[in-house]
Amino acid sequence: MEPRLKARQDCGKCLINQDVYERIKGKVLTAPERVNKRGMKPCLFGKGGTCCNVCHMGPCQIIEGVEEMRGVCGATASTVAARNFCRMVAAGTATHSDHGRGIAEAFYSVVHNEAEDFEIKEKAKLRMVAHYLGLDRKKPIKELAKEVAVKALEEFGKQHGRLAFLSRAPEKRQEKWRELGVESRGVDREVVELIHRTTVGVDQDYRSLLKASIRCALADGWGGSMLATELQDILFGIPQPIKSVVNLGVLKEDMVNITVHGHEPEVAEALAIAAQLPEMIKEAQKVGAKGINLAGICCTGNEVLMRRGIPIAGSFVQQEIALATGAVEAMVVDVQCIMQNVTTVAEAYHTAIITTSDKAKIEGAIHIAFDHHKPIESAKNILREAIARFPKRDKKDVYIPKKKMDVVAGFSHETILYMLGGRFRASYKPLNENIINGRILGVAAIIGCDNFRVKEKLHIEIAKELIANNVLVVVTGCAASAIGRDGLLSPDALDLAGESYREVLEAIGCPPVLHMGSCVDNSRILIALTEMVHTGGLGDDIDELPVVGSAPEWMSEKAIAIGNYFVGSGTTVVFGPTFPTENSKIATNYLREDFNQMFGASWRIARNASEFVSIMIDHIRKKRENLGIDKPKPRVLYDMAMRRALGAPTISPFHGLGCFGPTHLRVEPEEQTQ
Ligand code: BF8
Repeated sequence: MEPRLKARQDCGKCLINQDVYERIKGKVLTAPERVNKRGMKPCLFGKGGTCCNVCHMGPCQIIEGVEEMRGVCGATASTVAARNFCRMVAAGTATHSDHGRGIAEAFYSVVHNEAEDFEIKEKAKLRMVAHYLGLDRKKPIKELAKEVAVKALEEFGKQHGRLAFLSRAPEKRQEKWRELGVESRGVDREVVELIHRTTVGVDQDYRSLLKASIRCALADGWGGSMLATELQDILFGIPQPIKSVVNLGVLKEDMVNITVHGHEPEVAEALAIAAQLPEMIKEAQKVGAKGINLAGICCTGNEVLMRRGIPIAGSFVQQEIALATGAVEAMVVDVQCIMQNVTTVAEAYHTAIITTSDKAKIEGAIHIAFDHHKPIESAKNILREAIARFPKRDKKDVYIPKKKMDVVAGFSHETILYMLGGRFRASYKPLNENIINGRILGVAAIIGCDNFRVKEKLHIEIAKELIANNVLVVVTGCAASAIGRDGLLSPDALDLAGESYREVLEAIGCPPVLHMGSCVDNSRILIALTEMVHTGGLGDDIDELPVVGSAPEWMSEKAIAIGNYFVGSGTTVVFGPTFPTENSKIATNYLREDFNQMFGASWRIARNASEFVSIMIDHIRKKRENLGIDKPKPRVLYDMAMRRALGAPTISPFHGLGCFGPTHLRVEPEEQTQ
């Protein structure tokens, strides 16, 4: 089918929340204005990956193929681009993984009775995770939980062997990792080693560096990020489809508005509980508010949207503008993606910026350290600071745009399993079958950031074209919020889906784009892909699936780590509009061609929505061709023997356990309660 929608070339004039920006123009300088007023474009050497500053003989600007323009030490463009790329992967891996460690520490405190207020919510999932950590999952829950806490923390500092969750990947993928020598050992070790390799005078072969970057990235996807997701689910609940609302219109004029911003759900979970306590509501009423309204920003927002249906006020690019509504009493931040400018914007209003992590303080913010031993007490202190600001709100300054959009979020891989197969026959089989019979062309992920420098609404244009072409689209991170703002996370958007995809969606009753969570939750996609392989009919490894990933407006190092672990796991990814190794054709080509030889997947670059969609759909079609499912087949009438064969997958999928792990890990009801 031809794409229905033409890609827009430039959307610079339709800046999101232009109306709010107009109101603060001249008062405070914001990011979009800075982009225009900086007076210089990003340095081409830095942008394309060939500025070397790992020693103080430089920084050296390198030009590929020009002898005089190698580094003072002789470093080539490919070495420098590869080093810089590796450093991004290491930083991204460290970031997700330190988040994972933080959750593991909180989990340890909860199960050792050193923390109040939280408890284990998902016992069956705990048993499944215990199995993959090499523990006897049949032990009584309390004892097992303590062992899981210790094992999970050990994954970060492990020196030998391999990360436990690598064993969750398809067998063929694991073999490939073994053969190539890229199995991650401990999370911390991979980060430290990659940084070591990139310092002056160490690894100076772009091939060796880039291959090592995969080992580190896998420690993110199948290590730090996956641990974060799994432990969060066990503590706070596995997301299930839930209705909510996104965009600045979720702020309320008559309530104390608190935005929760960052990445770790612990603080926001505690705030959500505390904000409903009668004593806190009374305190809010005493100052003239009707109550307390929580709204999310960035990935903390995604976490509490997925589990509690708490609305999202905005994505990364909306954090300043949420404050500029003049209606936010406090922005409570934890870690990552918090722009320093939020304190400057807040100063123009009555708003408090409250930092909660000792790892992430901001000049001009109030610091209320979150004590994970006493989450609700910490949350109450934060709420009180916000409530005290409500009487200082200047009504003349308040401008809450009306715009908001209904969304359905909460599509964990467990939920997708239920939705496709029902409570008792939960399985990915209907998905695989619909891909094989061509109703669904393939699966595409749109993940990552939104970016002030990107002038086209890439996420939305790409998502619309993909679903129109019968591609099942999953989203995470700020891309999910952006797509939600445009209505694609609502079943009302079904009309935009291609005919055969729409038929499938109508049968199961879900929106055309599935919100799978925050950025650490990209690990959910790894498990879903593995499950598609195990379900059968689409090859023996992830690289055979008609699947592709993308991060059309990426800006964070974390996105590069994510892209790299997807490539290492067998999924081709498309990034753009710019890419951090572009000044070295040699290094960039290695990421595309040589990675494809090694991992069956590559890094691709696209400049605009049309290019993204073309590369993604061509890739899916190529994979279908390889699988021999590219041509319409005559209808096959199943006899009993064929039906029985379909009912017995070669590798046990999650069903039989109701999505909590392979059949051989079946959790009996009594085990769940011990
Ligand atoms: O980790 S998508 S802008 S918020 S980095 Fe940041 Fe990018 Fe948003 Fe979530 Ni992910």
